[in-house]
Amino acid sequence: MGLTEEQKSFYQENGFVHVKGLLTPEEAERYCAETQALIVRLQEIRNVDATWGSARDIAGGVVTRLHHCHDVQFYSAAFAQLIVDDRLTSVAADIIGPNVQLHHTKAFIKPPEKGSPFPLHQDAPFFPHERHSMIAVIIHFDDAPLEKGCVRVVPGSHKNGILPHLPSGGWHLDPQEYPLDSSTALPAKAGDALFFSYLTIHGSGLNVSNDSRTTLLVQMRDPTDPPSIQTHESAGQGMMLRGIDPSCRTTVPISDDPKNIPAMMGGGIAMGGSMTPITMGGAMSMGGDSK
Ligand SMILES: O=C(O)CCC(=O)C(=O)O
Repeated sequence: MGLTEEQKSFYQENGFVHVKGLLTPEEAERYCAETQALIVRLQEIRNVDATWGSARDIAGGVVTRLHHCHDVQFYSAAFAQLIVDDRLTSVAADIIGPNVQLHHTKAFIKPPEKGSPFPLHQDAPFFPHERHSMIAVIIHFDDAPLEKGCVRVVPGSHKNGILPHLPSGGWHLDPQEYPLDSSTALPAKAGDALFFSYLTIHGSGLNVSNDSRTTLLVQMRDPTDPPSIQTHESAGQGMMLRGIDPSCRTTVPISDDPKNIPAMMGGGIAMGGSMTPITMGGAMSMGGDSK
């Protein structure tokens, strides 16, 4: 498994790689049903919409919807199995490896006819890291043609560092300077996976089709690449998906007693004292925020 030499060179040059058939169509279909069932369960208890305010401008003022759930592995073991699947982590390891650490996961369903778009942006401003090892994989659980609002990227944009983003309605690039149309659409089939750097400019269009678009995004980093600022923490963050954490630094404190967390004290990441509630509480209550 993993990437071919050609795919590795393509990633280096373009900041993304489209891996076809990472999952079989049958597996993708099972995960699609799993995601839809999860969203139905969540809708019973909370608002699952995560549309960016700025998406409305792209959609021409139309009210759009984006159903989401962060940290899906806490809701269904099927997702826990998927994020450590060798087919996924071997590709991640070929890009940032040998070791691969979880940052967070999020499932998205763009509902038919009104599935929210994402203006072009980088993920880096949301959770910057010192060495920019962070990558995402978007795994497609159903077909994502252009009309379903497939993911779009700006090839090679990962080479330009972190760009200034506008904070209004979601942290995004100036749509005048970076219109969605200026990016390359990447239609995908159920089971395909798109890996990209958190520096790669990306976004997606409106779902105007009669079907949902269902995906899981897994954000991953080299465990020895520390966050530049302490932000965007979540319950599953720091879990090893492949290999080891050579620094033995965990993001989840073992105890409040500082002598029990020596790696944190000397480890180079300013962890702060209030980590337990932030780390454990953060992502589970992220309703309304797609990041
Ligand atoms: O799933 C999509 O359409 C894009 C998601 C995205 O850009 C993000 O979560 O950063």
